[in-house]
Amino acid sequence: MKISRILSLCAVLLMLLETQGCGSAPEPAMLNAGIQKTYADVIIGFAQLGAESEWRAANTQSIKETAELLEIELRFMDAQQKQEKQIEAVRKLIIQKVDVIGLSPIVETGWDEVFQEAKDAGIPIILVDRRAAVAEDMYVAYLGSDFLEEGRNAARVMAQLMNGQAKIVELVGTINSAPANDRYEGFREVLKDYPGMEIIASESGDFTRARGKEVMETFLNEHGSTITAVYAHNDDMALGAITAIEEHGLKPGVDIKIVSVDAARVAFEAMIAGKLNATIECNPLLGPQFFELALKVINGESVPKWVPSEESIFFPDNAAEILPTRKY
Ligand code: GZL
Repeated sequence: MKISRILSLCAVLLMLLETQGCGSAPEPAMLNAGIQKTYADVIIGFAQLGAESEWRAANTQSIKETAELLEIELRFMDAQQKQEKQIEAVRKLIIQKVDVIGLSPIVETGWDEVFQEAKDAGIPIILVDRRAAVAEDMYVAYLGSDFLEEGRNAARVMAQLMNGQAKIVELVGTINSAPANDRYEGFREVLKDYPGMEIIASESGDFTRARGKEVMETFLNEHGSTITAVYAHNDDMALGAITAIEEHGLKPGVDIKIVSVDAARVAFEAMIAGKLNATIECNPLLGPQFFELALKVINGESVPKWVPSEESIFFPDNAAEILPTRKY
């Protein structure tokens, strides 16, 4: 019998012993000695939440382009911003017996059952972009941003921009999503240090330009020129607010200052036009890191529970110079 066959059988035997609680659990890498898989050997599933924003489009493009570049068999499904469709997509990927499932949970809760189904099927889950409120042993790693810090940075930037005095309206992201929850909390954490900064209204614009415009129109009708600043949880809602402010006869970026999150190209264009005052970067280009993580997980290598994205803060003064370098 070939040595590689013996090694494979040993690895399976060791794995069985480990799951039965017998013997000491060897290092994961040892379990896979001699059966290291390559990208050509695997099938990777991704249950994307939707196509609601510039950010999401760039995130999807990064995942698809990277799979094509690495010649990986990618099973990609779009849940059209509905959690029930995203759960259904995960179930389909389980039935297709993919090697790893990646997903950006549209909201934080409601994942216990389907994640348990994936675990029972022996298919590891990698959270990409958004976290889920599940036990840490229900997923193998989270690849994404520190949304709390993004919220804190937005408040720091706004406090400086407004000299510590502002009547703020807030356009919140998708209700119960990790980025909306944390950007909401992080912003307030820093605002405590600025008694002159007051949030006079806060409502969800669901991360879309259309809803952002509608909510901003409501704010303007209720509060008018009392509003001196807008905190938008993403650039798409900020752009909607810009249109609403202009239609209300005020100058966005001048009469009402605006700070948003994502740092998409559209935000740089708005800053160049003098209509947006800062954007906090949230990096969607997670494809390369996702597939690298997935292959490590498949090969039993240990991976960090959280792989944070590297991010910056951008302002109008050098937006024109930076815009050509932006990939999303
Ligand atoms: C954040 C991501 C958010 C973006 C929005 O990581 O989940 O969802 O900030 C997108 O633009 O809709």
